[in-house]
Amino acid sequence: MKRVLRVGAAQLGPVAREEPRAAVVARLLALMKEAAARGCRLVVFPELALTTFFPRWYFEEEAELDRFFETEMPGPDTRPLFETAAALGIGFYLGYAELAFENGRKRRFNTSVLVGPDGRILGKYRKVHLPGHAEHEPWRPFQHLEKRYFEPGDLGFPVWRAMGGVLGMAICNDRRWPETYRVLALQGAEMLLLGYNTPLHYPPVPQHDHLQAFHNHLCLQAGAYQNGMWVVAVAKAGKEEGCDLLGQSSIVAPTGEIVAMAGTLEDELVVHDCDLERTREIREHIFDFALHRRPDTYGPITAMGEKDGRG
Ligand code: ING
Repeated sequence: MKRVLRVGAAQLGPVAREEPRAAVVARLLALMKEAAARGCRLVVFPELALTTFFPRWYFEEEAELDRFFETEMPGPDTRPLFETAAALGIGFYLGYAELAFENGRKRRFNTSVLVGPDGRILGKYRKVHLPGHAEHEPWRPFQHLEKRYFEPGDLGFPVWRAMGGVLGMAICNDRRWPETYRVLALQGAEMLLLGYNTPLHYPPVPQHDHLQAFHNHLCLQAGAYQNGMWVVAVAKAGKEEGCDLLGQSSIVAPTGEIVAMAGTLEDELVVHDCDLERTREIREHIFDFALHRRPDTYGPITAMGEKDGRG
């Protein structure tokens, strides 16, 4: 018996620094409408989908930085996404920069929301693994200041029952960490949704630049297979403000097979019928956690301030 969720991975090409939110939302709406027309019940957009990847720059002025953040979701510019989703009966994942006022202070997160086919927010995730650096490093051809502009996510890795399955969310660098997939799988996640902005050039280790596409798929395929889950990974792609971003948005099956992938570096929808029942071939056999897992031997994985294994 199949339990199919038809998903659309909605890759975005470059978003210019001065591109107005409304113009970006128009691009997202076009992809959402195409997804609905092709029978999708869920469409996944990239990380920080509403703006250019602004952590590539060092900002002195807080006001300059605030321009890239959303203080409400939905807000005036993004409400059409929620209204159209409800009208078309399609859910979506949206990555954006969240500016929240909590406990009397300003807090900034790299965030994603899961929105149901009725246009209501089902859940929110805040990026746990923040890559890059916190101080201006002028030696770099471009910055990667996520540790400066965002706080580490404080919501953990929740899962939600929606669209006939159990869904989890992650963001970009999270996909490189095996813990992301395992924590979600242990809660029953059958599909992981994530967006990414991945520069081809990694200034601290340039000899890995030619491996970016390989490392992207390596992480997604391993995570999917070792946890018996579908993974939908969606890029902001192309040459964005002079910085080359990886494309190859992909839908990966619980077997680890890439079953669909983008072929351009532009706005492109990739669709696949994901049979959520296929998670069972993995989770009831090779990775039957109850039968085979040995958490009694895994202590160092969650030890706080753990050694980095370099002696
Ligand atoms: N971007 C990158 C990512 O994890 C990066 C950072 C690039 C890490 C290349 C390692 C190698 O895909 C974000 N936004 O996390």
